[in-house]
Amino acid sequence: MALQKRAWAEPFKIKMVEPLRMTTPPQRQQAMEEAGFNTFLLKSDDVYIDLLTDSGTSAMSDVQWAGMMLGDEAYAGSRNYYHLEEAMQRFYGYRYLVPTHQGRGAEHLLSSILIKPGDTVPGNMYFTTTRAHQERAGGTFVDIIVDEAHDPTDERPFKGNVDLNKLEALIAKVGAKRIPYVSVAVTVNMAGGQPVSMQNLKELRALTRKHGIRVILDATRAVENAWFIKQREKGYADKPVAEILKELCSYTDGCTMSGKKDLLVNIGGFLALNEWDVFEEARNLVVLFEGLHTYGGLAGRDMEAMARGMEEAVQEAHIHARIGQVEYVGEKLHALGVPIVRPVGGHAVFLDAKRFLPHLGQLEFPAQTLAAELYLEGGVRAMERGIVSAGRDAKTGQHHVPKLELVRLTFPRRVYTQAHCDVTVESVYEVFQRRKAVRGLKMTYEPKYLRFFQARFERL
Ligand code: PM9
Repeated sequence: MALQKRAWAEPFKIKMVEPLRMTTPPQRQQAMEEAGFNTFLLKSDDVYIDLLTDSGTSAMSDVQWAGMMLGDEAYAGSRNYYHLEEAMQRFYGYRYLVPTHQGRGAEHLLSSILIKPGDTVPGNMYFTTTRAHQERAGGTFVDIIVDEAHDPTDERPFKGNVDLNKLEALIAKVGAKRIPYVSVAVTVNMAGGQPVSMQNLKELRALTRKHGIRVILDATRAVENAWFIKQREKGYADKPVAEILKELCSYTDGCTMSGKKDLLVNIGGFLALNEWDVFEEARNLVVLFEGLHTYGGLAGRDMEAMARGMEEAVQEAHIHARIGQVEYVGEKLHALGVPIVRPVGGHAVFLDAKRFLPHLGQLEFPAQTLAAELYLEGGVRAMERGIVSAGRDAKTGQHHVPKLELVRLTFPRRVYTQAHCDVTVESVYEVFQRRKAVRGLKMTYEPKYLRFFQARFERL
């Protein structure tokens, strides 16, 4: 038998371990009922393999932990802030930095400063916290992603792209003055971790420049996007990921960042800008909500770990292994006939709950149901990314009904082994085999904001 090369093998070894608790089916049944069939409400101690999110759940390196010991915890002017500023300028290329406690802190500042009531904010598919802050500031989000992003079976390589015709039509309709910025996420989380091409960003820059509209990047997983550009876009195969990342940012005017993803830290984020005026307002506002402008809600040690994480994030061997692991799980499930979003995205494998549980209507919450079943089966925790996450229309109060009804198996970076991946695949497949017997859910409690975090359900 020919040996198969493990091309994505991890470029690290494990120095410290954290024991996991294995549970029995009756224990999981009880835990899931107590959690109201919402995986966010499970206790982490009751979870075996935690694929809820890749946010703040990655393993830091020895170099990052060493950096934690070099935290300068001065109230003002911490040396770690200056290190972070220098690293952000080097890797992302923006001029000004405002640290925040995490991504939504940056979204809050940006939305409060740039959005006026009645404005329209176009974006390549909504993200939960991003849209919530845009709406809270009085804006209306309009989706301008390419149509194929809504089709889980479409195999095109850049399903995160902005549809420039949709954007032009929107500008013609509402006027450039009512569009404070275009919000571009790379990769697109809710579309399945799908990337945006460099060509698309260049064209977006040209169009927005013509109309005097800013482009603000959600750079949360921009390194992963850069990796896909390297793999899939002509002319980039031989360029370092770090170079691709910087070019990608150069077509935008600033970014919001959740450092909890690409940057390999457990907490932290920032807002980065090129415009002095906007920066000045952000630097002023941050002291109200996050903390002084040289720490923004973070300890010095957190900023140090994030600066060091930036260097590690763009290492080719790291990003290759990170995305290779996700692809490994996705390809295994695909080979077993389990319906997933294709192509496999950067940070997660997304199960297509509509095709997995076709007997359930969308108001029976198929993705919520499937996430609960997966936990019951193998103690694997995933996240709903369908009608529950989409929430309600801020004006009409009706459910947003997204075309995509997905369950996200999200991989923390540098945390789980290939055996954990295999157990995950086996658990999904067990549920797939008994899928016809699965009953849906009804919602029994619905909070006002970002309901997916705290909503409760009962079995129908
Ligand atoms: N993303 C995720 O699990 C964590 C919270 S939502 C369930 O995917 C993007 C693209 C994100 C993101 C968070 C944020 C907010 C902004 N943009 O969580 O506030 O994926 O650091 O970042 C989560 P923070």
